[in-house]
Amino acid sequence: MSRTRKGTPRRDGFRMPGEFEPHAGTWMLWPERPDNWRLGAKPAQEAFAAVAAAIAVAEPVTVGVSASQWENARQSLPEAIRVVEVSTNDAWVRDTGPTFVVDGRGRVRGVDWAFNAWGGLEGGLYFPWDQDDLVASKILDIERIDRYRAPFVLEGGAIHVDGQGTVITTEECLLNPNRNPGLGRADIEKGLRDHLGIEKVIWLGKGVFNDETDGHVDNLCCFVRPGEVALTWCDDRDDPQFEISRDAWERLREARDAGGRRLKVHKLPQPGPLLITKQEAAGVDTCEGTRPRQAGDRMAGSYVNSYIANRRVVMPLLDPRTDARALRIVKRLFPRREVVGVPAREILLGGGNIHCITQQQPLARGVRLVARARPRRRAA
Ligand code: KQY
Repeated sequence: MSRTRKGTPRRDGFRMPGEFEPHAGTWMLWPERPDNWRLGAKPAQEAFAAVAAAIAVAEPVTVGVSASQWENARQSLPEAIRVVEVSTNDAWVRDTGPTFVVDGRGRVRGVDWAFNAWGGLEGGLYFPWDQDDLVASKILDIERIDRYRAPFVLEGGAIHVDGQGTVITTEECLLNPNRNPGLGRADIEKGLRDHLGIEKVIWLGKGVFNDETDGHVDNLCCFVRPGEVALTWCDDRDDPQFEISRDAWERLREARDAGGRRLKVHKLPQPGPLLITKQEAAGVDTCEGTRPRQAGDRMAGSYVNSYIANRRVVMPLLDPRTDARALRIVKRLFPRREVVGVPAREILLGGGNIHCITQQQPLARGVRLVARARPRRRAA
């Protein structure tokens, strides 16, 4: 069983590593709720299976699945992928899973943030969310990794770190009263310092236009390595994304990271605008308490919502007009990794993308795996 630790990761010498640091593996969850995923989640399951298979080429993947979907998921996923039974309310492990932290002695622990389905009863996306709030504990228990329960609401998609003391996040999400109404900017910064082991918070303003998470940074901007970020970009002045990206660009250009460096900002073209079709909306069940899907609604598509695995980057394919250009840029940003595109519209229809459905578990480094040789007996 995993132990729940008192205190904070920072006090114990732990930090969240950058996603580009070595992984022991990736966690995912299996989509099934028909009020979020169209056609009983069949098209989404196919897309999730393709993402899992693309990552499994590079590192071990585990998929958590409900009891009723276990056989179906097992059949749909490559043999190399471990399938374990985990009850959830939905399949966004970036937000419901643990944020893993490491220390200089090769130890790994997990932060279990409080979860309220992206806003609780004030604009949250579904009710109830009790099983989702247990996902981090369950994963840490399976892995026998010690846990810190953070005393505030946060989703993993709301933060990106450089692993060297800097976090980027958005005001739209982390200062939203539907997450932590009693906490101000300084309190949130302290919570981030204590639980991620960081020194510097870079605040962006809004997230991607119409992002139902209230502007998660992982859809807008991510670290590709320390000192360099990718930012979703829009050149059309009449598009609401134009101002959002320009404001983020200015803040990033003015910012200094924890090491005092200026950031290099790489622009990634925005796909779309991508709208939900009538047919797609009609495939989603209506359910009281779940945010409805309507034909014509604009989706928050972004290539930034990619996943950096060991030796590989898995990027969503969203729009034939921009996919090839985005792939070229991402390949340039990761010259030592293979970049693969996976069709991801079905994931976007559920409200997020590849980064939102994955959670990296860092490699415990410096751990001696081989039993120490016994000291030789002195010859008599
Ligand atoms: O993008 C995410 N990190 C989660 C999106 C949740 C959408 C629920 N419908």
